[in-house]
Amino acid sequence: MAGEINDILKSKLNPEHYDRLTALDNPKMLRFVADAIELTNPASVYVCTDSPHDIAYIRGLAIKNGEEIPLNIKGHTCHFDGPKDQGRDKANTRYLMPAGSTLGESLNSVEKKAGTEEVRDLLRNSMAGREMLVCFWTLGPIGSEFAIPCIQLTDSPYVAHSESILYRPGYEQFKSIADSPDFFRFLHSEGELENSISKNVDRRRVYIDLEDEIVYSVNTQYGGNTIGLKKLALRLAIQKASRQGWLAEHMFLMGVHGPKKRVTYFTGAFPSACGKTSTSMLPGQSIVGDDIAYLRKKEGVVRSVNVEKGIFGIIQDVNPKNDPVIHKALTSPMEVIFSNILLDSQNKPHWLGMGCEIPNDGFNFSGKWFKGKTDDQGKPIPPAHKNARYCLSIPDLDNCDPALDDPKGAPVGGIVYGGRDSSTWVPVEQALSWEEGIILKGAALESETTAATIGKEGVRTFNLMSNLDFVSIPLGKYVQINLDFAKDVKKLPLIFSVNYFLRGKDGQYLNTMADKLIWILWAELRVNADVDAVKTPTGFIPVYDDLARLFKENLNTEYSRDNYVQQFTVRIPENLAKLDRVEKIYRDKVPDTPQIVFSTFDEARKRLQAAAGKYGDYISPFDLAEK
Ligand code: OXD
Ligand code: MN
Repeated sequence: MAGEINDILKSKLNPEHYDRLTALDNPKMLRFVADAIELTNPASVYVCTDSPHDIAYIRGLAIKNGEEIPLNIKGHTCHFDGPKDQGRDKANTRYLMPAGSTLGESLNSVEKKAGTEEVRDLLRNSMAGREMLVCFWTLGPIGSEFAIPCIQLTDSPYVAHSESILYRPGYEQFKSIADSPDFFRFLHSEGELENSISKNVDRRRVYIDLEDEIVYSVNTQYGGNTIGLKKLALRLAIQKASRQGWLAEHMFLMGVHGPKKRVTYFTGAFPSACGKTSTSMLPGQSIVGDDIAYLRKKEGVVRSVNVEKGIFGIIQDVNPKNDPVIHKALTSPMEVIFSNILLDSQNKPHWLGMGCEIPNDGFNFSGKWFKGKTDDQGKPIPPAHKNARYCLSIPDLDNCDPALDDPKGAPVGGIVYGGRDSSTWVPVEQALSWEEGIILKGAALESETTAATIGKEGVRTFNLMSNLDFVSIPLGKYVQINLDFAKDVKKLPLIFSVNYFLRGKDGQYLNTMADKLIWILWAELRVNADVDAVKTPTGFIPVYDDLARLFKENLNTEYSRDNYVQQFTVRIPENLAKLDRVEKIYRDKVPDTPQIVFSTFDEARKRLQAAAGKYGDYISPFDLAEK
């Protein structure tokens, strides 16, 4: 076998690259690469080390083969995905499950043998005529207990280039694991290309083998389907974490800056395109990560790291007013990959909500674009896609938090769950306890769908911990693991919900984008026991005077009593309807739901009904504050 592996490697790797690979001397890794070479049949293989020379080679290749276009600002490039490859393909993302085992009907899976054959068939010869890139990256800070080594094989330099921005290097780290079999493997091929775009998106597949910790992805380029270490690794990590007693979450990690230079770390889970990145980038605060966090307990303290070191963020409504820090980064010389924006004739990127006029023509994901252009169904094609992205490194940002590379991770003071909810949750609320936080906030999270996934937008969907798309264990077990995480913790993080999308009777949003700063600052004060709160049937909400002060001090705005009443009124019928909706999902679809979920829903329902009996269906926070 070893002889055969060597022969395969030698047939495609020149001596320099053969030496680079075999210097790692990891039999499982070498077998994986040889097998992928045999399967996908690349013309050549390039093994990337951590050296700047190799990263520059990848970047150059992306430009040379047309996957990226250099822009006018130094370090900026632009990439386009095909018109039908603009988001995560949930329907064709499946877990490969050994015959007889299941993850429950809420998670998409396929029998392992048949599924593996299907995806391997699609990968057969898929790299013919192209170069395979062999890249090593690390999830989490290097040398830390959180770190997971990874290998990515891809024929897309755009994918490898994005990973070099988003992840810590892994070649040297891989040396240190010697012959350990403990690492994640990703094999991606964009498949046949037409004008640098994956042609066969109808045969797009993302298949996740949880047992062998391999993910296959084919006939797609969109980062959410192809960048192995992002959502593909998250699915593997959730499974691994569940075996080892830690958590892998779809969460930002940020430093919230309280009085007297105090910094309190928060993690926050929001479904895609619901304010997660912009919260982690709030003015005056510092970012550790915007998307994926691992959480572990160390000597009774919950600590967390950002798995990544970069941001693959949505570039809608990024303007100097809403997102000054990102806007500055996107207009300064530094390494940035834009995707699916509009390029004008001067090669300048434009995106939706950038705060200035968008040109009437240019080049976008549909090719040459002009105002009024329609798609094959007659629908107008927007100048830039709503899920257009930017990719940049966090250390390049002014607000990078020093905890980013701390191998111990940052101590977590608070956890925030937020969704796109027009009708039910108040803008910010602290859960009454850890259990209530996990069950009534995290496990009951719903959100209206967005452009980050393919499909209809604006549909209210259940999305527990904002992690439903990525959970790779039965959902009841996942909830239980979150509940159990509290064990042996000396000071539990407080759990909050936030809702930036609440609307009034007239259908208008009740808050501006800037207000979210206030909710996060209030949560920081709660974690440090600096302010009192009003107890409602659904949790603890801010006292009016504290908000009025925070608005004045931080946004220089007057926060009226009327605003407070509109925003923090407890909406009993909406909350009851939500409990019914979510409970039905657990009863119908999640056979392993822990009993405590149902008893907690019952208690919440009783509290809501009792309050309605006393105060009516819509309860002003002032009525409760007086008690
Ligand atoms: C992302 C997503 O790209 O969740 O972060 O879709
Ligand atoms: Mn995400």
